[in-house]
Amino acid sequence: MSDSSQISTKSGLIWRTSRPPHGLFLCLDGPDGAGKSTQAARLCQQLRSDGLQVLAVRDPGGTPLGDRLRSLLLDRDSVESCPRAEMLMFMASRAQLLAEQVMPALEAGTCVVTDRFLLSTLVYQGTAGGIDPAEIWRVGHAATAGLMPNLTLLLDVSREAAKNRMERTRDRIESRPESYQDAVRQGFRSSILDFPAPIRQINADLDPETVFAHILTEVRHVMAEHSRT
Ligand code: Z5A
Repeated sequence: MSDSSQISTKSGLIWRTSRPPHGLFLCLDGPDGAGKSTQAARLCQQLRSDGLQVLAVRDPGGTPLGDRLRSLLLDRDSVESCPRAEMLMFMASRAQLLAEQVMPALEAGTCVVTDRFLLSTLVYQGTAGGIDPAEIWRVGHAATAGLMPNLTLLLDVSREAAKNRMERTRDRIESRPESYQDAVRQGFRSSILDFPAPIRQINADLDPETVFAHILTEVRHVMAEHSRT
């Protein structure tokens, strides 16, 4: 990776960011039921019709190793893992996704849209799961070599709206108690105060068209900036 710079977060952490080469790296993140998958698909469709090459990925998963780790992490009948092992499996899946898919695509100038990234680990395993965020940042840096999205769109959803949207069977992490899910929502909200990369909060309680319009405004803005650099 080429150009890099150092950013200190409010909690005193130093994150060495690597600029993604050529392609634009976009992330949709937030609590389950926020509408990330719906909006990621729409965004990819829009960018493709704008004439861009687009790669859509999901984290965890997206590679043979990542898909196996995803099953270990999320299947309801999976084996037990302690919080640290769980965090490391999410990171291993992410490292493989970057090596196999994301970095080659960005090098080739492709726009990459990811459904979740490192912020999810900070919130699910950190804020809600009890692992010190400083440790997650350190392991995260090792897993990503400092690569962060050019823009993270944080879809903020209320407990009520999310509940109404989650009619399908819940995975292992979605089955955790309401208090865990509340800590996740709170963790995402406070993360924007101390995030060492561009992040925008989007009200995801609104109808899908309005949410998408807000997302597109933010993406157009970062695309314009990206094309100037
Ligand atoms: N996890 C973790 O713990 N640590 C990590 O580091 C990472 C992940 C990366 C897998 O995530 C789990 O792993 C996740 C966090 C954890 N589990 N939990 N909890 P995932 O991304 O694969 O699964 P998910 O987030 O649970 O997906 P989801 O429930 O499908 O949520 P979504 O993608 O945000 O929503 P959606 O599929 O786009 O929409 C759900 C439904 O709502 C669907 O019927 C839509 O038509 C509807 N929808 C969407 N938008 C709207 C609006 N605006 N209004 C009304 N209805 C809507």
